[in-house]
Amino acid sequence: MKFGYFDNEKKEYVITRPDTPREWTNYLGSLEYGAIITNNAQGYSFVKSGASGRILRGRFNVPPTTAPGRYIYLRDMENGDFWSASWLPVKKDLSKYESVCRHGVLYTIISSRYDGIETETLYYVPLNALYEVWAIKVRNKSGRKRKISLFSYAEFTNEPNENQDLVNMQYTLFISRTYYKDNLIIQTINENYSELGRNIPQEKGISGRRFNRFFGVIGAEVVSFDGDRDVFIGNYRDYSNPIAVEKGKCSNSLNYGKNSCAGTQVILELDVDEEKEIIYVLGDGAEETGRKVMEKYKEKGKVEREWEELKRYWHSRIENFKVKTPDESFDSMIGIWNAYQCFITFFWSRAASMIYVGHRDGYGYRDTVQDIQGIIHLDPQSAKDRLRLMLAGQTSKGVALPLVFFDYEIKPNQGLSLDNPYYVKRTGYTEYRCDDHLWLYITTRQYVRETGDLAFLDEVIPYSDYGEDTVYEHLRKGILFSLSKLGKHGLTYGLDADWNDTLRLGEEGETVFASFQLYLALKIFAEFAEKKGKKEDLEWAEKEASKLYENLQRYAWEGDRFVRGFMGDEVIGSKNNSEASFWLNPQVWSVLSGVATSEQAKIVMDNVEKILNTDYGAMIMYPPVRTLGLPVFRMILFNPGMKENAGIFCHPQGWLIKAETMLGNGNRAYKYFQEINPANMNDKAEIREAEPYVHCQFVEGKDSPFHGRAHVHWLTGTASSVMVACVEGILGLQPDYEGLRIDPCVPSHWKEFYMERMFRGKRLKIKVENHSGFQKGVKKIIINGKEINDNFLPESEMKDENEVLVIMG
Ligand code: IFM
Repeated sequence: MKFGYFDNEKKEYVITRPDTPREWTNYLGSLEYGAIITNNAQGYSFVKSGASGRILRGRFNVPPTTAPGRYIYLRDMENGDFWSASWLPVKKDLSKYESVCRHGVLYTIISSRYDGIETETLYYVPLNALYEVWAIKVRNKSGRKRKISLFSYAEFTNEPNENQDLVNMQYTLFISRTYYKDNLIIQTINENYSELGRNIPQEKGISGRRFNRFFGVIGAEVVSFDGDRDVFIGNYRDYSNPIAVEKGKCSNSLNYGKNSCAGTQVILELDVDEEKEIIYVLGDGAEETGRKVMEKYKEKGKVEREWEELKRYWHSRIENFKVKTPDESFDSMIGIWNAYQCFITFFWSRAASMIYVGHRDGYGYRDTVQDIQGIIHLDPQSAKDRLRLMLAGQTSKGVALPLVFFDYEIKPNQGLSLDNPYYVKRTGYTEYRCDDHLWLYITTRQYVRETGDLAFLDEVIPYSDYGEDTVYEHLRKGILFSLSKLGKHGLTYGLDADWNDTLRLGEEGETVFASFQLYLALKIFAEFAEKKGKKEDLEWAEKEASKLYENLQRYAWEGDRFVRGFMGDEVIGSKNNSEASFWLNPQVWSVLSGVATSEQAKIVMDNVEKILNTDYGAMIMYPPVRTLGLPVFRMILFNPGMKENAGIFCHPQGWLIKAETMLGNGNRAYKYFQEINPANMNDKAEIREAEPYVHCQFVEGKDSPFHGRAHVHWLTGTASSVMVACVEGILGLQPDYEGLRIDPCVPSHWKEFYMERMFRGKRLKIKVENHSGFQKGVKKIIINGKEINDNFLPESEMKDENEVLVIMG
């Protein structure tokens, strides 16, 4: 089944019917003012934190969807019939009601057509604003004069702390009230308290400061209003039939001790074919702020200009990389949606979605360091800034804080570590993970290779607890930490977790996966040492890498697989096990790290295909855990086929694709891409259920009765891992210290494709020809008419604008 299509020209996904299997969502704004919206206008908003800066409510896990939303009701004042500008909440019969939703890059447009009345509502957050705009155009296409009322509905939280708002009603109901004056509803919270809280993230518990929100109407006079939710909705009614809309008039109520809302009514008299526009603004601030914002939108064309500006800003960031291949779904994802999703994960981390309620007020270490990888080729400066922040989240022992707060500042001697009771209380973390800091090596190298900015390694950055060091020394400390945590096989202890949150090996169990990562970290450090002429460091890192290599080969290789780890003498992921006997990550990382010999690589990657692969990607391990128990095998808590318990974890699919490209298997790499490509499931929405334009965290594996169904949309490491795999692996654009290597690894049926990319401020327009159907190999590169007999394009050959022809062979 199909619910929409990609409009690549406009960089939009167009949802042509509203009864999607789930709410198909989009993001507006940023964490400064964050808003989530679905194809049916459901969703919530907040300032700085979904947990403690909540403005609009979103009730999770309530059927049918995460209600309420940004509702605009329409009522025919002659016959009393009413509907909504989005299909929900009134849910008119779809044989009479049409709805189209266009999700674009940080804006959404929802159009409706019912009984001769057309609406088009643009939802967005202007750049750098602390408010959102809903701009609705209403057109009369009925062939007769019409009198239509528009009713707005926004449901405010009574307390910015989302959880308190929902559960602590003996308090929160009595701290909020609403006011109305001249088209503006104001909500106040703790209004007698003198100190103004600007919705700054609070620790758990009530905010206990003064807050104000405004909701203004521009374009017509408000003829009635309700600031009390229960008066607007009416007793024993719901969002589909509010009494105010049904009777055609609000009651001019103000909230005092109940729930606040912004219900307003304007009346539009529309001649035949006439169109009128009403603009609603909603945000953080008191009357003065609200009035100022309203004033701006009295200026004609303001919304269009802002929307254009917003599009220009975001499109230009995404357009730093363009691609046109024989596969349109690849282009839709890599050129638009995957890039957009990379920015969203980069900005929002795992904070707020329709799955994450917003209670994660910080950057999870490993996730964030990997999220950076997804945008390095698009926005190296933002990548560098975030990398700095994460390096400052590394303790002086070299291990990293599991979570770096959103309000964390880079400054020395903050004393933050797991020895600090404040940090432990605020985050709930008590143990370090073995892998968090190990992601820094790959990301730092990717950044330095992208920019040529080797000086970054000399930049001094504080540790989260005490002291400071150059980036280079941070990296050395990370390795020293890992080397101090080796077990009896000489491999790294798993500690609280390696990448897999559900495998708890502690200080007794060793992880082969993270040991491959440590090996790669040592190789990268050696590479940096060489660049800096530090011979001793180079030798040290190489020597440690060789020892690790020996141990991996001696203990982890079983002839047909690399095992997953050890718990004392017990082997995890061994062919002798009846559960969880074959794991994806150790196979793939044996290749990515360079530990696997070419013979081993072939064996393990063939076995991945044979044992783990399905029509929807490769499972994280197989068979699922059914008896192996806690505390080590935490994945037992999940039903078989779900998440880490033999689900198709999508994040590692990127690594799988990349590994296949390193081995030259373009056909297989592409096949794996297609299996997890959301766009490829566009006409199978009844199976995937999730949005066809975003990657999910996992897809149910073959032991689930719902094999193929996808979950945990938007905020996932899949975005960056697949992006890197496709750009560096399949398309073969691999920045290196002195230039750009172009080494595509493509399906043999790709005879020609185009890419455009910025590299160190220079534009490269690259055409690749592959008429003989190779999967890998470059015969020659011609840059601006000059032939280079290699796949490496030195920076010195590049002008500001470059035409590049790559001949595979
Ligand atoms: O690696 C983790 C990630 O950090 C959070 N989600 C689950 C992944 C696998 O366990």
